[in-house]
Amino acid sequence: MKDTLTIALSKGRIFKETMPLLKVAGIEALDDPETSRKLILDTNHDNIKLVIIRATDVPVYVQYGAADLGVTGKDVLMEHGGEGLYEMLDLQIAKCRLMTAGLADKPLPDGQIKVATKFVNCTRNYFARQGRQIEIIKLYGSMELAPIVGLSDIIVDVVQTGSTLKANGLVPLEHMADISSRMIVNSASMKIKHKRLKNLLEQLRLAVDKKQQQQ
Ligand code: PRT
Ligand code: MG
Repeated sequence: MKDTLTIALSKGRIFKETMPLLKVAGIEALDDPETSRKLILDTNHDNIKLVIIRATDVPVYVQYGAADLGVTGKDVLMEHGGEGLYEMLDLQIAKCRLMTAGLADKPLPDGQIKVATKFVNCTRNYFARQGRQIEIIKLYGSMELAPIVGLSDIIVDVVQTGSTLKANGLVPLEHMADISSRMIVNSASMKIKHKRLKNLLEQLRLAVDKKQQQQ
């Protein structure tokens, strides 16, 4: 709809950390996605809706204009490729690192390395840039298991505290990228709804700056 702004968010850490920023910009959800089964949440503005979707689906909704805006991890965004959308603002939330990790006392094989990951494109690009031969094994979760059962030599995953790696006998190896969540905007919406989006993005930028100063 022309005068409705739809914002795509995923449940969990992204929702929890985005809502305080949206609140500073005057936007509050009328439901909590952790307790409500609704996929479309109303806000305190009739013409602003939130859609609650899987984290990896956020750039897809925004690319096709099903949502005007979305909040997504840079990992997910790099994997998507960014077609049809603009990365407008680093919200400095849900910070982590994209890393390789492997078994603590197991040297890597000399030839081709087997890498298990859900970040297939990021992994391919990273190793190609270094001219290293790999075989990618695409998984959808619980990557930490792969080296333990011999499915792969290493994994590529996001790491925050590192305790999940440690609990599974893995150690972080290479730091591939610093990750935080970004506000993305559909490229057509950016033209059609320019004034409202620009205004909202400005307020969010102020909210991010204010929060950074307090930390
Ligand atoms: O969970 P689901 O399969 O629905 O999707 P998702 O995992 O993509 O979504 P979600 O909500 O878990 O993560 C959304 C975004 O948060 C990611 O795209 C990252 O940009 C960011 N983020 C920040 C993280 C983490 N920190 C993080 N720690 N995403 C995932 N993790 C995982 C990590 O891989 C490990 O399995 O959380 C676990 C705990 O991490 P440690 O290192 O603290 O033990
Ligand atoms: Mg998760």
